[in-house]
Amino acid sequence: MAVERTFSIIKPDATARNLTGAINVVIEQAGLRIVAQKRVRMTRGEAETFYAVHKERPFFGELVEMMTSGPVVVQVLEGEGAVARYREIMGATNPASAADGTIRKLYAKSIGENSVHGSDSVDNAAIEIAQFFAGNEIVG
Ligand code: RTP
Ligand code: MG
Repeated sequence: MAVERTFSIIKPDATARNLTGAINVVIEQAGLRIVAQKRVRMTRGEAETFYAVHKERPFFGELVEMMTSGPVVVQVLEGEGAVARYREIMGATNPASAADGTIRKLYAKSIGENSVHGSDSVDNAAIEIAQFFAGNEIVG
């Protein structure tokens, strides 16, 4: 399998509960390497751009509010099949349906406040990484 990079966000519900380290343990134990990481406050514009694919969905306003409600930790994760591997350890969008041991099963509060984001394809990962990181901030 190819070495890939994926983009991750530790969302405000998780940073508020001081779960950055606990989530990073799950990531690293799954064999993914954190090759870039920073804590930022997303602006409304950044959140709207980031989730533009969902702009017609009924939950879009709530989603933008949630993503701008507190600090987030943005990350680049690297490893074999990193995009699918991270989706696997994140678990289902709704924590009620997430498999045991996944980040969302362990830590998410609800379908809206679900603790983490992970890219859904290699192409989207590249777009999302470029929205938040300069090339020299990623150290593989
Ligand atoms: P993400 O993009 O954040 O990694 O999550 P995902 O692929 O598992 O889910 P997606 O369908 O892309 O939805 C993006 C985020 O929108 C919020 N959401 N709220 N209230 C709702 O019904 C609802 N549905 C989705 C979640 O925060 C979800 O992660
Ligand atoms: Mg998604």
